[in-house]
Amino acid sequence: MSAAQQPVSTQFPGRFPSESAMEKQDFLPLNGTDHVEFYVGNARQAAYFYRVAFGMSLVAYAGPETGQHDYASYVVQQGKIRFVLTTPLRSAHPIAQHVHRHGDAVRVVALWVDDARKAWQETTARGAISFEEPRVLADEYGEVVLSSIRAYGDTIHAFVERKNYSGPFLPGYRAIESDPVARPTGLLHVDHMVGNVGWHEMDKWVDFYSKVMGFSLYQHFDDKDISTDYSALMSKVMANDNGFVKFPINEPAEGKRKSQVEEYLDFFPGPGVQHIALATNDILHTVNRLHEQGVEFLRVPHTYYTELQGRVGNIDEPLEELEELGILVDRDDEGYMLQIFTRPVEDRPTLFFEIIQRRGSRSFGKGNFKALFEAIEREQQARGNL
Ligand code: TYF
Ligand code: FE
Repeated sequence: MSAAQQPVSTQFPGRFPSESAMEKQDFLPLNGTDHVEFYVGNARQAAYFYRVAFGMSLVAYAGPETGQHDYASYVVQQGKIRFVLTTPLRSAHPIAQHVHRHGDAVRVVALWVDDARKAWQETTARGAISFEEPRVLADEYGEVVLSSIRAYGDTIHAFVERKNYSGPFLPGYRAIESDPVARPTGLLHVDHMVGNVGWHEMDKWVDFYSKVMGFSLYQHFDDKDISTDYSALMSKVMANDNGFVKFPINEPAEGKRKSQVEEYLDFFPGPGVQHIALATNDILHTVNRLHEQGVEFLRVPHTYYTELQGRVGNIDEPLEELEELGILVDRDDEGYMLQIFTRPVEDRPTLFFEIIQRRGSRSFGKGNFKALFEAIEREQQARGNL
């Protein structure tokens, strides 16, 4: 390897980084998504849905039996995906207000860090509004440091430091050794989590993720990419330094009729998490299982598949199987990706899931936007909201 090809760190061993390298140093190193916490009306039943339909295993529990008398939390996991379903036990509890306002909804997007104190200090010093100062939780499994800041709407970003902890989730939780109810579907990790923000708030939240969290713009879609005849939106994907955490942000745009983002903002109400994309390395298997277990997906018309080969070229998966399941495909210069979207998992037209398999591509499915958004609009129409 010639000197010019070598990475900077080995090219000048032991030398102090240049000022520009210092500026670029990641002040918020993230190991990935730690967990997603939902506030719900009945955590026991919500957990059952994620176990039986999505195939997650119950791994930990906290509630009155473990000395937690204000709320109950069920932790379900599959691969590295960890959801926490939390419900208040009395209506006076603040969690009950969140449920009253938003229904079952994502409250906390928790990020895994090596230093939760530093994460809080660096972000609040850059203008983040603190939600909880760093605090230490401890039990017989060790200790966890937690801190958190406010994000869009009522959403919180927590920082979880668990390097001195070996328990099932967080101190105070009881481990559940095995889950005979879980029906695994091959889901592996969170690929990205999308936030819907209010009218003209895109720049504010792009600034938040870049200045306060040190993320950078990863991809950008404007109304020309994504407006259909009716609804319209803008979308920018923000990603952290190592790319493990990707947060697309959607803003409604003026279209012929009501934007899908506007429908969300009306019903949620306000800004919040719109969809969570879960990765698999066998989307045919995963979507087959999810479908059998009652998860409902959006459908695109037959013509999508007659045009597919011409649009994306050769792919390993049989077209008939993709069409049968309703899986979408997109290609970029690095490879291709497969994706499919569930119908909203709430009665409110709010949160939905995406199942995604990347085969080289880092795309978010731009080539599918038209077909996908038309499918979403058919649902909007069926709900009387278009
Ligand atoms: O995360 C994304 O960007 C893709 C596309 O309302 C997308 O999954 C964007 C907006 C939307 C639904 C899907
Ligand atoms: Fe997505």
